Amino acid sequence: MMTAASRPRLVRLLLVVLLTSVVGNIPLPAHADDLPARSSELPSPPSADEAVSWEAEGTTATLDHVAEAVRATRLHERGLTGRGIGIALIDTGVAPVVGLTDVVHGPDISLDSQAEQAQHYDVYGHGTHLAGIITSDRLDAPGLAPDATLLSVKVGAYNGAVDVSQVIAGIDWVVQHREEHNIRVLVLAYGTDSTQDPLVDPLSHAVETAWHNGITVVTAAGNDGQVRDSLVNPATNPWVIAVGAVDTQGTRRVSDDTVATFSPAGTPARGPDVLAPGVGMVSARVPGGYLDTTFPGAQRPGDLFRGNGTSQAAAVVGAGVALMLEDDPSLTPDDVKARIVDGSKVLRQDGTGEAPGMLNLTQARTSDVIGAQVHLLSSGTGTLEGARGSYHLLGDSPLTGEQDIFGQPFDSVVWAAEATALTSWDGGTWNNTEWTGWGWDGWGWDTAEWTGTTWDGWGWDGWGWDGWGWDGWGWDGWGWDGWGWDGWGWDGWGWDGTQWD
Ligand SMILES: [Ca+2]
Ligand SMILES: [Ca+2]
Repeated sequence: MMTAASRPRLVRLLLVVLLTSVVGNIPLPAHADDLPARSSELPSPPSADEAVSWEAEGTTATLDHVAEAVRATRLHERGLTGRGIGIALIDTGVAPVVGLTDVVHGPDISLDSQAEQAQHYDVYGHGTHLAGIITSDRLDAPGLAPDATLLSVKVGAYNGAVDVSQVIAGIDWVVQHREEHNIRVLVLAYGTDSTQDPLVDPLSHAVETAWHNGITVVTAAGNDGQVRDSLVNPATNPWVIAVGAVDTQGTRRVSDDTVATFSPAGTPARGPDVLAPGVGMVSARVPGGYLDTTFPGAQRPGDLFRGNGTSQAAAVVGAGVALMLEDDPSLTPDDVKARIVDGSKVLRQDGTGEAPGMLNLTQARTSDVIGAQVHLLSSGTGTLEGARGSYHLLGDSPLTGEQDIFGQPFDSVVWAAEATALTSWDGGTWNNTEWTGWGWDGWGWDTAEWTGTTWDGWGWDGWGWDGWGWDGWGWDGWGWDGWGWDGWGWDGWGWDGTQWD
């Protein structure tokens, strides 16, 4: 929140940026001794995957159209809007743009959490896009479950960077706080190219634990369909719902729908469970954010943004699950999954009827299939490094091996036992580190509802991110006063892949 007290500091920071650009030298703030040296490098340049996700051309799928395509309209007509159902979104945060001012913010355990103005908010632009699909209140771009409670747990930073240890901690947090906002659904549009067996993978075990605690976990299948068949981790976990993407061709009928080119086919061991619209999805954008400024061609009138991905498809399914649970709160995650699969509509291009079908919420709601999945239970005792696949945060050196984002040793055997027992978080501590001592304690996440607040209300338009935020120099140089992230080399960091699907 913009306060009178913080304004002078901002002005000073802007000066820092301006001076830096001229003389290449930072006038150091008062706590300069605590700050890491500033890097002159840009943060990670956009990847090819990102460019595919935010391209300008192709099918246009407005949210009205999406609701019709997945046959949510009839549920809406019955008065189902997701009311009373909590949906957790573990992503890059959510910006309080128009239509998303009632999002509830959980902890910010991202690398941005030390940057006052970025806490909880989405600077990258991914989480906000998904949140719009799930629950926007905009009448001209309505979310599929507009009255659901969206709980945002921010793990991805302003440039999308995140380590798998943060995602696992975020999942644990949601599971262990699920009763506070009746969290029945988790949308996780994150995945790595890990090849570790889901039976031992810690990330896989984290989502499975959520599932066994009554949370229907909806994951993105991944966007690498053109280079590999396998799903991303944790979509490979057999219990959860893995969502592939459909190109609706802009029409309501399913007969012309095709599987999106980036949506992975799956392997004999694990394919997507269901498909949902994920091409040309027009949803909320973050003005001045990373994706917004990197891919301006994806902007659409009315502060909207066009995006492709199984992330967006997962958001559609997650919202649909909330409608089903509002209609019948007694459904278990297994029931929900069985009914979604049972009700889905086979695509014409699939001659066999074996491949996953397109989400049909009208059919899913009226299905009376009882779910009873039988899979082996995972142990979670594999390695964190295995869960990362090839995706690593890049600081002075890459974050690798059995250590979390703080450099704290990670013992998966100890963690798995605690996660299963729902005790991995102890107050603000996870894996022996106080993750939240600064970030959201005392900020009061449970009272932090953005009722009636928009960017305009606290000055977003006046200064924006791009004057002082990530653009050209990153956060370092002002916000990181010796609290701990810099233990492994914060400045000059990036990441080496697109983990947001
Ligand atoms: Ca809403
Ligand atoms: Ca169609």
